[in-house]
Amino acid sequence: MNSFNRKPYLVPPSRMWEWVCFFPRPHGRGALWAGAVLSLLLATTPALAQETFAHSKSKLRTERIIVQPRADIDPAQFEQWSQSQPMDTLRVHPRLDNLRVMLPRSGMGQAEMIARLEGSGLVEFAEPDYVLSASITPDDPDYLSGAAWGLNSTPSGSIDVDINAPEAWDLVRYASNVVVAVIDSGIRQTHEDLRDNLWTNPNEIAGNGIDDDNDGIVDDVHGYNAIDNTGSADDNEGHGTHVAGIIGASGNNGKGSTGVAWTVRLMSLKFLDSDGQGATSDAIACIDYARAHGAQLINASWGGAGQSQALRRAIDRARASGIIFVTAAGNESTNNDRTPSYPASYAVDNMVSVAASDSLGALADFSNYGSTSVDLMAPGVNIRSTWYSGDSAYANESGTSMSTPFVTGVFALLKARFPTTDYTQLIAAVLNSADKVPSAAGKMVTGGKLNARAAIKYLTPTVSPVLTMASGSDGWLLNLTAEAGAGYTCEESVDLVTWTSVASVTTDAGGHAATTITKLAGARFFRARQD
Ligand SMILES: [Ca+2]
Ligand SMILES: [Ca+2]
Ligand SMILES: [Ca+2]
Ligand SMILES: [Ca+2]
Repeated sequence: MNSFNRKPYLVPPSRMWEWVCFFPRPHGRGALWAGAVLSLLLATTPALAQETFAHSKSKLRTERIIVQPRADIDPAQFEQWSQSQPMDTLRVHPRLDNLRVMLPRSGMGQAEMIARLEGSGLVEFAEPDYVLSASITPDDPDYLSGAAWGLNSTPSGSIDVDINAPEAWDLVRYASNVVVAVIDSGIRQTHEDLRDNLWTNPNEIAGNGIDDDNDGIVDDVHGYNAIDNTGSADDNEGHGTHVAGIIGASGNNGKGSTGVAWTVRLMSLKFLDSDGQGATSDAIACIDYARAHGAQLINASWGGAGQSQALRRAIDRARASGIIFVTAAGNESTNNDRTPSYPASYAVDNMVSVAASDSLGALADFSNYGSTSVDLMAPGVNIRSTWYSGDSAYANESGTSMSTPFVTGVFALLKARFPTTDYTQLIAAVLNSADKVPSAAGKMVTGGKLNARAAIKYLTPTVSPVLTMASGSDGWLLNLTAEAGAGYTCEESVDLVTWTSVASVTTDAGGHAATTITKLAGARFFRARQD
């Protein structure tokens, strides 16, 4: 019996329900469904690419300037002039036609310095020294092997079945300041791919037998165990460790898998026992703990048929704190609009309920659905993640339990990128950016599946692409300032009528890309188009 059970607003024992974690039950309709759905998917058309064209000046990233002195000017003449100017030469490249990297002295702006250089008649061009960064692919073996199909996969049909994680990571990949409460069976605290991403209670000293932060629980360092009202929230079932890894297994650490967020703070709140079952009162205690200790997101990969006013009220209190509550639709292949599953079926605006999709982009045969009570779907079949049986253990699992943390992980990235944005806007971003998929049409609110990149871009102000050109020694230098982490095709034309593709570039996190193309005789026009 824990202290929360004594509070008067809790449901009496006769009305306590058991919550079962959402692994799917065995099902015999898989092959039939896959065939039927496949024909639907092949009939779809991919979304048309957005086209935007522009020319002209661009945004500045550093104060440094790249300067190409004219070849027909005596280098000594340029040197003499530059020494009279408020700028320093950082580097000269003799093998690049004396290309210079220069820095304006304080008081002289970059744009003004470029104008002065161009006005001197001594330079072929002067341009900002753009910041470039590599688009990193995480080195985690289960990601590189392709086992993590939910994050990224090679399309085999016309549906992009994953959540576009690498495309999202071009925009944001870390969520170190975001606290995610995983209300589940606990998290293996020593797992190699989770231990660095565990939340730590800032006011609790570990292992001293004292309740340092005076919250009623002794040594609750990484979370809370509501079953025995202790601070030991390790996992003796597996479900919670698996869910936690989907949200935030350490990315790019050379081990195991990677979460949707490469870093995050995972708060381990245990109420499901070694059989994957738990009491409503304990789930409520976990929600209360999450709220009291600053969680911004709750992942609830569990549910049941019984409606509890107390649970509903706990979620309402989380709502008042701006916490987003992400929960699983259930694994009974049933319509939640007709046969409710709780908590997914509570109508609360801080809740998102999640169905499961398979590697063909179809609604998983076990997944619950509901045109008004289920919001969207996310990958939930054969999902690779961390496992509780060892510090290097990983396993594949299926269920709406696995879909839910994909959505929670995307919310973590959104919280990291847009920390002051209201929860209703974050939820709107995830739902409104879902990709419409035939098998989800009419079966959930969005009729679609999670798209991590689109959710981030939904809240990102659009940037008009700006393309600048300069003549370099080896060719023409193309500099593009545009939306961050986006692919662009650069084209050239002599008559503004016929356009030829000359380069494909991807902008970095700062929205910049640069490339060199072959220099041809005569005047050319250039443009960049978003892929
Ligand atoms: Ca994709
Ligand atoms: Ca404590
Ligand atoms: Ca302590
Ligand atoms: Ca990893």
